[in-house]
Amino acid sequence: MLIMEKTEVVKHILRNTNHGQFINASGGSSWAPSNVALCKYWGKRDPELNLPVTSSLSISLGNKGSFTQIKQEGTADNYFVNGAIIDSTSKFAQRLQKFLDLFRSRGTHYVVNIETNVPIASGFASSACGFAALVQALNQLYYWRLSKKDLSILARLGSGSASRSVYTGFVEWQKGEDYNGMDSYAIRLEHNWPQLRIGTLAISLQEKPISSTEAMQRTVKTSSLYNSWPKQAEQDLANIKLAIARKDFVLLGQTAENNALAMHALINSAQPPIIYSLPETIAAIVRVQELRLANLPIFFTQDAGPNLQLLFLAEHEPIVLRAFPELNVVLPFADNHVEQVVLVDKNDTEIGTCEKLAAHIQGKLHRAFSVFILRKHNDNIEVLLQQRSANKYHSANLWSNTCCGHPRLGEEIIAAAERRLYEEMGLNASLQEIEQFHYMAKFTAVDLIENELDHVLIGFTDLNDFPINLDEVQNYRWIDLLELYADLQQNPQKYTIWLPQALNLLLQRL
Ligand code: 2P0
Repeated sequence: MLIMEKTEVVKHILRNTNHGQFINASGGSSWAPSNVALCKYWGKRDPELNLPVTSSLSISLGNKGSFTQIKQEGTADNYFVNGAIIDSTSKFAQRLQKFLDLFRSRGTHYVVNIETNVPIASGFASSACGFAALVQALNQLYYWRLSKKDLSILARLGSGSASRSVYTGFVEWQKGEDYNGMDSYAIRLEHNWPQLRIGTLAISLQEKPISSTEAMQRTVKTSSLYNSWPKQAEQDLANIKLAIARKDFVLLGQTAENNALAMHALINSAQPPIIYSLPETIAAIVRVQELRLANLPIFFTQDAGPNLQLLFLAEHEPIVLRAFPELNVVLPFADNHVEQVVLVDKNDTEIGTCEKLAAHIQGKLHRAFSVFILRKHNDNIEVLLQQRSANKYHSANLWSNTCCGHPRLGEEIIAAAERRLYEEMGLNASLQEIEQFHYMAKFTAVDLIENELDHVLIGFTDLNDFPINLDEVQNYRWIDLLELYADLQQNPQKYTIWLPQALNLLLQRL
C-alpha cells in the first residue's frame, strides 16, 4: 500500500502558492464554526491523513466556534486560549505545535490567539472549529489564496471533522478513494433550513477520558460490529440528504438519532469497551423519547462524549426549553447577530450570548435599552409614547416609552438604540445615555421572564408624524411627563411593566 505523509500533502497543496515568501506583518485571522455530524465520521482508512472509512454529513453550530489569530514572531511558539497562555507541555499545545510544524520554515515561531465559546475536548468538537479557523488564518498570514477545497484538506490533516468546519450550514465530507486524500474534502450542501434548531445539552464539560482519535482506532480494530458500520453510514447519509432536500424533519431527526446510537453501539463494543454516556446522558435520552411519545418531534445526536445535541424546529422551541431549561439553543441558518442577546453580569460585563427567546424563557440577565424621545411644549416636557403592536411576543398592546430593544453582539448601546428607534418609529435622532437599571419581571400569560440590565437613553425631536413599523408599533402619542406619571399611578394596566422604573430614572435626571 502506498503511504503518504502529511508533509507531502501540504507540499502538494501549497505547490502554487509561493509559501513563506510573503508574510502578512499584521498576521492572519479567521473564524470557523463548530459542527455536529448528523451522519458520523467514525473510523479511518488512513490514520496519518485522517482519511475516513465513510462519508459524513454535519450541520454548523451557529455562533459556536473559534476565532483564531496567528502571527509569525518570537523565539518560541506561544498559544493562548481565551486570553490564558497554554502550557507548552500540554497535549493541546503539542498537537498544535506538531500541526504548525507542517507550515513553518526552520527557526520560525508563531503566536496563536484562540477565542472560543466551545468547550475543549468534551465532545463539542473544539478541534473541528479550531483547525478550520487555524488553516484559514494561515491562508491569510501567508497569502496562499487557497480554495475552500484545499483548506478543507489541510484542516482534515489537523482533525477529520475540521474538514467540515470550513463551511457553514449542511456540509458533506466526501470520503474519497485516493491514497493521498486529494479527493477527501468537504462540500457545502446548498440547502438552508432556517426553522431548524439545535440545542446543546451540556451534561459534563470535563475532559473526556479517551480522545475520539484513540476511541476511533480502538473501535475499528476491536469492535465485532464495525463491519456493519460502512453500510449503515451510507444508508443514513442518503436518508439525511433526502430529508434535507424534502425538509422532512422526522426523517432527518430519526436518521441522525439512529446513526448516533449505532456509533455508540460500536464504541461500546470495542475491547476494552468505551462508554461515553453518563447516567445524566441516559436520563436526557429517555426524556427525549418521552417527549416524542407525547407527539413532540424532537431527536438527539451524541458525539464522542456525554453531551447531547437536541434537534427540533423553531415552532417547538418554547416547549423544548421548558423540558430542558439549561439548553443552549443554536440557530444554524439564522443571522446570529440579529437573533442573539448579550448576556451580562450585574456590572454589565459581557459574559456571553444567548438566543433571544431562550434568554427570555430561561430568565438570563441580558443587556437591553429603553429610549425616551422628548420635546418641549409650552414650557413643559413631553415624551413620545408608543403602543406596542398586537403581535409582540410580550406586553402586546401596552403603552410604553418610545422604543426598547437589545443590542447585538459587539454593537454599541447608543448605535443599537438609534438603529432600533429608526426601525420601529421611523425616527432618526441622536441619543445619549443617562442611566441604567436592573429589572426583572415574569410575564405569566406567555411564561416569559424579563431579566434585563436596561440602559436608559434620551433624545429630542421636533417632528410630529412618524412612519411607524406596524409589525412593532400600532400607535403613538405625545404626553406631558407629569401627566404620564400620574396616569401610571391610576391606570398601571395600560402600560408596560418596566415603564415606571425607567420613567422614575428619567424624572430624577431632568
Ligand atoms: C464526527 N466525531 O463526525 C465524529 C462523530 C465525534 C463523533 O469527528 O482523529 O476530532 O482528529 O480525525 O475529528 C471527532 O473526531 O477526530 C469526530 P480526528 P475528530 O463529528
